[in-house]
Amino acid sequence: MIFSFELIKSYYERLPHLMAETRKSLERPVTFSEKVLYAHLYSRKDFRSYGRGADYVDFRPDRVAMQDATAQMALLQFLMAGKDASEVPASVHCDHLIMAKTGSADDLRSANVSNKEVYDFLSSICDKYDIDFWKPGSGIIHQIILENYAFPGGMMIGTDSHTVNAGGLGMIAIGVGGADAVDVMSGMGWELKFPKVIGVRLTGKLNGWTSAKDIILKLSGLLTVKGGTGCIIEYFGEGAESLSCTGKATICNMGAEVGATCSVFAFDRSMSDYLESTGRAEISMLAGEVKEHLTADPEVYSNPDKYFDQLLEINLSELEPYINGPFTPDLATPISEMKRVAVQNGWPLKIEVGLIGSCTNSSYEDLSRAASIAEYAISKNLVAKSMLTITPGSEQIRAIAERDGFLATFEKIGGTVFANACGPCIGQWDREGAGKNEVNTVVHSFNRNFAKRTDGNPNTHAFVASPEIVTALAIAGDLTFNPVTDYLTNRNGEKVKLAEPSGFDLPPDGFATFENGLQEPSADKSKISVIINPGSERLQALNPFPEWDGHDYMDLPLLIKVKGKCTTDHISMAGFWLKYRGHLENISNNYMIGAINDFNDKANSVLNQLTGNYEPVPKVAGFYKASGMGSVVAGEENFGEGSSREHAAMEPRFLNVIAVIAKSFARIHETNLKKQGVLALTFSDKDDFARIRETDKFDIIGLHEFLPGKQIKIIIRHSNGEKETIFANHSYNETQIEWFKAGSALNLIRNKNKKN
Ligand code: MIC
Ligand code: SF4
Repeated sequence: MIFSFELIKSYYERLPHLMAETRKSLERPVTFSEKVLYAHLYSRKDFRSYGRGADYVDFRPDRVAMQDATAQMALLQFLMAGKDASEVPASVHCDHLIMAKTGSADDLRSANVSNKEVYDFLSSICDKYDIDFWKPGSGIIHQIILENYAFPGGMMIGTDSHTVNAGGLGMIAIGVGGADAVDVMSGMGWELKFPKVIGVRLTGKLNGWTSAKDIILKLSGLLTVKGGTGCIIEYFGEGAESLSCTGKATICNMGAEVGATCSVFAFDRSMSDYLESTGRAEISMLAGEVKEHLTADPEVYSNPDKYFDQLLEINLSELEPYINGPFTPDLATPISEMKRVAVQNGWPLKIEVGLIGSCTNSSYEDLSRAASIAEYAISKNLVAKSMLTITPGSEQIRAIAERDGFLATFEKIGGTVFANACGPCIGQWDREGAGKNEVNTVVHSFNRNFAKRTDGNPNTHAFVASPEIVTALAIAGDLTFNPVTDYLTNRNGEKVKLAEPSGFDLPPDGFATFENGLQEPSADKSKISVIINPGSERLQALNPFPEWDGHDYMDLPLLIKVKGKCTTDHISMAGFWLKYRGHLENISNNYMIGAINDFNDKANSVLNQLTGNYEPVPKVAGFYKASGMGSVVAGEENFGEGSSREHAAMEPRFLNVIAVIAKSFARIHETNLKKQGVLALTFSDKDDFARIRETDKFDIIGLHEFLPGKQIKIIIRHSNGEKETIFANHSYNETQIEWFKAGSALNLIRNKNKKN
């Protein structure tokens, strides 16, 4: 079922009617984002105007996407749901577990050996439950989705925060935890608080060294890592229309880095060109027939102040290339300022490695433009001062980049081509010498640059830039180099200014035919068995979490008060730990090991209140659990930002953490905690965070009256006998409170399916 053509066709046939209904209910011009959302309401019966940023709504996404590192847990949960097959088209992609080391062929061979058990499990479960399975080496989930499944005006959820990439092809595509995927695959509604809509008007046209990536790098600086929370970002304007479809996808991809629910562009010429070029001319034609419904009503774009919750504007003609980082993707520095800023901050200026590719930036356009720079440098007798690596997004892209000579160009300038997978973007990079933890700088065209994420070394300063800028910087070997103004010296001692990049939006010779790596589900299910070896260290069948016992919680010790940024990488680290993504007990040994304890500024060293010793966080949590106690975690702003991995919520649940109280949460993580049955609470007064002491215990009071909008009382018991009462807010609605009571959202589904 490569792109469920019938499903798309029938959707486009129904669209005019759906839009007529939408307009009748809203009685105002409608943004494109809202059109797609209303067209995907779970039940037409509930049709009414929903409050943006206020009402919870059930949706019916068209499809589900999962990548291997999250699919394991998603499908282990799906196994418990009691269904015979996925009720919506779904796909699994083997991309995250491949370690980048020497190069594509060898790395893939090792991955097939080291991850065999997991791949076999995923492949058999997909076969059995009617899910498309994309083998290791086929490419990165988001690139494959764009090339094969995404369609304008569609709606999709995916167990990866960069699912949002498909907004480049006009899709409302949202990153979620695996438990959400289970809802949709079980045929239930998928719940989301109706998002607000931020409009971004793009004027002018990109030129010179700037590319689509710079738009989102600049916007990240404007919005910061939490500025998009609860919002869809809708791009429009002449600048939007001038961008290629894959450029749009890059922008939508990195919308995850500002916390946006997703980002989207309306259907236009660039999308039909892309659809045609990737063999989907029929979809392009059908979309063309309903194109007025695949964009906002004209009043919206001509009067955007009135119809968007917030409006931003970027003039592409004036935009400069940006370099964002280190350690956070929203620290945006225009390239002309980098010299001053880098020196001022004492960042290491020598670039060790430039890395291009990933799901964010490995389109034909990206690779052709980056290759043009390398080609020019070679012709001018320049050598690259830094190492250069390339991770193509899919086998399709790799094959044509090879055919069209780009890979040979990169290799000529000293580049190494890694497997079509996530690799260094997710710490799956066996970088020589990384263990020495030396202070150093790398520049990449990926999307995230949190500490330790690239190579596990906390002292690696990772900067994010476009593939063009990364290539230029890798040639210069220097973070302060600005290709727009600066010269390099070649092997003959001559001064050379790099030529501006040039390339193609789409391959002039089309996409190649090749083995794409898809395994379609088999028709005969009788011989398929899904095996989980009980002795396995990588896969473990799940046991349902216990339901709430109906009592308030008393005397819960503080497990950790986390200082500053606490991303999902701090909560459940990737890299080495990816191998335990299908084994809850084993992966729980990484719980919070990257988070900084507010009381001693150390990672993975917290006070065990029972023994008086400082020990690793998972050990202390496990100790409390074994002593029959729960515990509490306290955190600051945007807690759980970053990835969709629900391990960051299942681990605390497994370790008996009862509540996480934060100043604020990132959307996906908050939902993940709720779904797994951990109380996700926010301080009603953010200063209360400061009241928490290392030896505190907590009572969580009045849970029998746990109601939407009602604060929860918490008594903090200090060890000197003093008590303080604080109140926590929460965003639970009635259904979500039922998840908590049942022990998890999945327990509710199970109970329901058992009854049927
Ligand atoms: C990431 O980019 O952090 C990941 C790895 O793709 C994650 C998913 C995961 O943790 O498996 C994401 O973005 O959701
Ligand atoms: Fe893979 Fe990186 Fe993309 Fe996540 S952001 S899907 S790790 S390439």
